[in-house]
Amino acid sequence: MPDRSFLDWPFFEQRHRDWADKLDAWCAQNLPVDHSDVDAACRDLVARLGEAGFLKPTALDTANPGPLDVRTLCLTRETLARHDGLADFAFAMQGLGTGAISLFGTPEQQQWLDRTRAGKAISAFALSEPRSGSDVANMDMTATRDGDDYVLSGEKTWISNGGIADLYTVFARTGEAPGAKGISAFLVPADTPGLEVAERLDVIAPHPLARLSFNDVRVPASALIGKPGEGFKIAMSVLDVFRSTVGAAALGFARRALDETLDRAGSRELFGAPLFDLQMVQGHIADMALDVDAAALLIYRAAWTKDMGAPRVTREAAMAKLFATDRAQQVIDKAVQIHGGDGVRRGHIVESLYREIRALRIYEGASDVQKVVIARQIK
Ligand code: COS
Repeated sequence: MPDRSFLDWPFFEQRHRDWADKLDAWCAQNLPVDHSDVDAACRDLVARLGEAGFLKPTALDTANPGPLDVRTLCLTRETLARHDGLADFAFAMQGLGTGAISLFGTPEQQQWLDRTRAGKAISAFALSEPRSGSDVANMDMTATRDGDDYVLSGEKTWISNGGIADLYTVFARTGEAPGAKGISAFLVPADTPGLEVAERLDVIAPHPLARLSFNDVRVPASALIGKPGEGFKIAMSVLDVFRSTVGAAALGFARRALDETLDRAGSRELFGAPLFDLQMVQGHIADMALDVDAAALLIYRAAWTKDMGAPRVTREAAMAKLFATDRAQQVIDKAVQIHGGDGVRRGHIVESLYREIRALRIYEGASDVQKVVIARQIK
């Protein structure tokens, strides 16, 4: 039985507890899904999560505008990840892909949000490039003004939902200044001529992922999100909201690993007694529980701080993401060890957690970059 005591922490309001309970019950009925065709599974998950109302927190409610509720985003990712990593992915990308539109979009651009929140359109965030992943300001892709249009040329890679998205938030160099101050953000519908999937990327925990090429993709100037030259700050502001949610997904994976380990240690006999009775195993379990609680505290501190109106939570979000993803890796590794051979057997839940967690220490700012961000913030 998963530990739910953290829901009593003062970071949460009753509506958060009710939401977590409702979502957990839905997950128990509907997850996990079959992952053999990840495109089909993600389309289906977006549609079903949308129909059930669980995508609503991912973007601005145009009928009732207000800030994104980061605690709800984190609770949702944590809960979904505990049940099925692909469901967490489907939810998370609806938020990351539309974050710039929620925070900086025009009312016309924000009309997309009614569809993404209902699960009727899929979104993607196109920032990374073959030559610039961690070093965002070094991007090559250009957007050149041509009359009333911009023309986008270049490549994006590691784009989650690449190939199945209906809309992309794309960052490109518009050249107002060198480096970070010469980048702008654009809303590009997937059917815009010249936007092509150059390559589908297969990874150890498969999900829709692609390298995209933009061959003179022409969009109207109204596709610009925010002001010209503000793209870097827009990207960073979106990451400020969503980075702690990556930590929350890691926390969900870690909680599941701990639950599986407790079941295993209680039911498996070794040397005539339950595995749990071995002090060495108790030591591992204590470390796992400590990491889970410490990660949860950092994540919900970051989420609560943002929800209380802090303009930037760069430091808190970076700490939450760094700690939760790194420690979840350790927690899951211990779970594999305690499961013995079963832990590395393809199809076992602990084996899939071991594959699922790894990318979280890389995407949305690698662990190493989070350390740079934290050091600069506390200087
Ligand atoms: N919110 C708002 N503004 C921000 C910001 C944030 N979180 N972070 C930086 N900025 C602003 C800075 O204040 C600076 O503006 P001013 O000069 O007016 O003060 C500007 O943006 C440039 O910032 P900085 O000098 O820190 O830029 P760098 O190129 O040195 O940035 C890091 C380096 C590592 C912080 C950045 O490139 C980064 O976060 N990389 C990771 C990228 C990532 O997460 N990729 C994953 C993509 S999604 S899978």
